[in-house]
Amino acid sequence: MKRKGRLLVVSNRLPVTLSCEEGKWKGGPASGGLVSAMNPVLKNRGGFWAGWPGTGSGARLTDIRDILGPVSEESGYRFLPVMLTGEDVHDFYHGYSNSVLWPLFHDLQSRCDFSPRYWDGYIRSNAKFARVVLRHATEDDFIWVNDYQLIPLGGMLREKKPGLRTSFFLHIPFPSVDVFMKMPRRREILDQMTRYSFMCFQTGRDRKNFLDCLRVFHPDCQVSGRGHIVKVRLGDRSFSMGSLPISIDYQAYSSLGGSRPVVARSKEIRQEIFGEKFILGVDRLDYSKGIPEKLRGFRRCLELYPELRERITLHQIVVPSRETVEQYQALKEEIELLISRINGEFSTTRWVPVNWHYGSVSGEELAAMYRAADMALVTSLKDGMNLVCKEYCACKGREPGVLILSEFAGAALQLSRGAVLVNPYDVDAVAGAIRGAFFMEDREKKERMRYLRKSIARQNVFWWVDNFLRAAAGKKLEDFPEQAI
Ligand code: GDG
Repeated sequence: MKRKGRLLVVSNRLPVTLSCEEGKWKGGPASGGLVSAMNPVLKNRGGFWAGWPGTGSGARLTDIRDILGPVSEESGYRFLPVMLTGEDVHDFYHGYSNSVLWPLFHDLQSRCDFSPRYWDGYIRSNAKFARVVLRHATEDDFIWVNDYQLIPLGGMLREKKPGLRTSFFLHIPFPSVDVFMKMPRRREILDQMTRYSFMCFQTGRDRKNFLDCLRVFHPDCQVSGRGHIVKVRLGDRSFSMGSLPISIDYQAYSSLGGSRPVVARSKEIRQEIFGEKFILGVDRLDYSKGIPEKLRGFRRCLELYPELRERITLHQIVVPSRETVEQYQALKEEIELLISRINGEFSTTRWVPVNWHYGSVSGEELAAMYRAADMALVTSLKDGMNLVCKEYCACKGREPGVLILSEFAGAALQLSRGAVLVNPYDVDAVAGAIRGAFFMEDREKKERMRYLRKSIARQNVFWWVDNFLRAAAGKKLEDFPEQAI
């Protein structure tokens, strides 16, 4: 009997965090944009998720399997761990992925470290992912590769099993030709991206940038079709290419935001925070998120508009990320310094302008913060999409709130009508946007929020996944069999 194709997701990290305390390994759920988006897709489907569990060479595969078992059972899909050595982590993860591709694709070339040894580690580690996937995948399965760490994986898989259907989604932006051409191994990266049957970006702008780069090396490549999905012909090969904005499980966030405990907690939060209004920031510790720019904009607001002092507070959650990397430690110190300067300059006996929390909070607590906040402030210098802004709108429900959103987040293209868009490099513009939101009439807030919620509810994560699967495999999510794990 012919086996129905299964869904096999691959990403650099498995959706778990592992830690070792007194020689004992422990596991728990991970947070981050990719996990937030993919979890509802695989949850209880019994598919597979292959990825690195996040440990160096210190852990044994058998220990890891023991820990992953219960987390996997709770998630409703199977984990396939890919083990990496300390050297792989250095050259592949910290190296080519996070010191070349991540900063360059976010237009932050000055943050790149183009050490030549990183490339070998990148290829070697991708080959390790390929071995794990090939051990489990059959040609009926649908392989969904995620993000910049795994660009060469599709080509490697198809080399061994040419019949495999492989698709790729890039969660981060794709840069313009001028920036992309600075990258060593640019030709190899571009070539590997064309090895997938379906290659998808967050926005039309990313897709266009990719195509512009492709045309530099293949001036004769032909594109046919219009809309979200098009076909590209390169000599005797062809592949599909799309742009689909990733999203959230709108219904789940909206119900959580309106649930009794969350509403009650959001009221408590409002009472705990001094002043009439509070702004919420939620970001991973990353220089692409523009946290120092946000703080400078807020400082400028207090400087330019003294009437807002003691009336507005910024609450910033910063989720630890890549903590062992020097640039990230320096960023944390910069944030701490900026916050203490603002608080030193403007605090009064009863008011502290910036509160910050360095660490993760539970999903419920986050929803309560979203619900309570009068404004959400997203100042990414560049962002593939940004899910925080969508979660804020979903949790806020009918309560009046204002989304101030960076023009450089992918989400700005979708949410431009309801959000107040800002250039995060322009402190006066950020300051003005905060002031504008402070005094905005409830009627306008509600109208903007209605538009935002409608747009996010329509293009939710299931819309995204169904469109992705339809373009990539001619199927919908329900067409993949639910299986026991
Ligand atoms: C990449 C791209 C793209 C944050 N703090 C807590 C927490 N979070 C969750 C949020 C949200 C996620 O982390 C962050 O998502 P973003 O989209 O903002 O950012 P990245 O992690 O950089 O994600 C990004 C995304 O991939 C998807 O394609 O949008 O552009 O950079 O879901 O809720 N969750 C909990 N506690 C926290 O303290 N529970």
